[in-house]
Amino acid sequence: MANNLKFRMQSADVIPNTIVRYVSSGNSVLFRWLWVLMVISSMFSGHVCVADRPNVLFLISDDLNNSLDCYGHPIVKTPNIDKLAERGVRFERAYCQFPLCGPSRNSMLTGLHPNSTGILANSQIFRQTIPSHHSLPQSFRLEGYFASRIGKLYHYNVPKSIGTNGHDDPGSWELELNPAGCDRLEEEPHIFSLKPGQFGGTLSWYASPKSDQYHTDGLLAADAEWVLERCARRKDRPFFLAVGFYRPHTPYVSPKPYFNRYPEEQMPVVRGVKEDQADLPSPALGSYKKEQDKLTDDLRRQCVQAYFASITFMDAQVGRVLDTLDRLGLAENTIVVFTSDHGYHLGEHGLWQKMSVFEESARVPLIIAAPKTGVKGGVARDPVGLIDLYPTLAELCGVKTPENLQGQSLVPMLKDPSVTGRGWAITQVSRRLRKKQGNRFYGYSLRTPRWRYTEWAEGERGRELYDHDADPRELTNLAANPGYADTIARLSRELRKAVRQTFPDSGETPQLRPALWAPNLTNP
Ligand SMILES: [Ca+2]
Ligand SMILES: [Ca+2]
Repeated sequence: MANNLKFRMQSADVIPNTIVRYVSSGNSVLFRWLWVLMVISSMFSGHVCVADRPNVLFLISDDLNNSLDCYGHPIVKTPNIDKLAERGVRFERAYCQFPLCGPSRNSMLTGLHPNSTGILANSQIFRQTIPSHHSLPQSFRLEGYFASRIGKLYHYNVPKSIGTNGHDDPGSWELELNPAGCDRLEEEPHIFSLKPGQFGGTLSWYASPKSDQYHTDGLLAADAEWVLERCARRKDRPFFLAVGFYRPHTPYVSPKPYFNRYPEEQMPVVRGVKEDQADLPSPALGSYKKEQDKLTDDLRRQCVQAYFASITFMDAQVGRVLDTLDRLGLAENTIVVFTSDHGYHLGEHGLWQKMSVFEESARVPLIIAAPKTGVKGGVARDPVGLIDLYPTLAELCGVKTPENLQGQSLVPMLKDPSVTGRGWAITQVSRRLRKKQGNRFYGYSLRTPRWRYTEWAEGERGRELYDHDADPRELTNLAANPGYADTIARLSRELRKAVRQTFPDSGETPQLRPALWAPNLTNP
């Protein structure tokens, strides 16, 4: 832990070191002066007493879909996340804005849609497109919060970058901890993979003989305990602690006892794929990977077993962090968020992993326990997005935000889960025309309480319509059914209006300027 320790808890040090790096990093003169002006103005903008503000514990899992007991999953056990849901509000229809780590996380942590961050692929950070935007944790820092990250918050190559800062934004944090466990350091030679030797992008798994404490997520929980113990001694300064768990991202490595809870022969295998695919436009299946041709039913069952085992393992680490919060007497004044960066396919429609806009890939678990709102065990059903977290947490903590945030505050729904909000959520995804970067088009998918409506390349490459009242598994595409022409026309208008709102006021997605801020933090 001592290696990358940068513990800077003095309140005079709320201006990120990063700013100094930006100012001296050879950017344009105008840009440099904008930064300096911003820093100076933030230094004099009401550094008020913050001691009474609630803390935030922000827990995020990687590649986790809604296979959780509290979301009604018939097999997967998640007792600790379920307990958190009983303490607060569970959002039944929460969606990511882009079903891929980097674009989703940059969007969530800036409060802007991917079309406004300009981050539409992995291995990039919003400082390369909109460098002066304040991230969610940065806004908390600028008002005196101690902000810390443990594990994956912005994009990280998993597992290669475990133990490094990944594609991090140092301006967001005062303390960053990057533990690496046996899954990264010792066990990779033993991992089964559909593409031997490759683990991050392909289906791969391993039942480890080592116990929780030796795994990266176990170390994250131990580090969270260490940080929380120190935060508990500083009652005069609230904290924003973000813990980014790596499981159930591939490779699905977790201790063997978790595998034993999900007997391989009992794991579900999706049937009827060929019939289901018959009514789909080809971009809907564009996330399929060639190596998945190797999957047999035995391998499918092993894969699902390992994914479920990883979830229950990760849940146990969440439990350890929540128990620490209780033990230290911090729970009463700490808002807890639990979510994921996007969902995940386990064979539905013949798909695996992410990068689709079907329900399994676009939907995420989202639980917010805000002790002062008084609602316990609530379920909110209006569609919401990860884009909404920034304005929500800022409102709960009285933290000032940039004026261009694009999400809605969920505070009314936290106080009364039956309240409706914006009424829809939007998810976008990219498709390549050819196997190279550049030639891309987008699919946009609108989710309302009843419908999912998707257009590929503004409808030129296909449309999909699903009625969730009758077809929660999205098996019957109604887009070509003349009986739904009016519904499609209405949803198409709503979708296009929603898409316009994902762009900045200028209407232009900010361009990536790789040289602006691209230190290599992934190779220590
Ligand atoms: Ca992810
Ligand atoms: Ca179908």
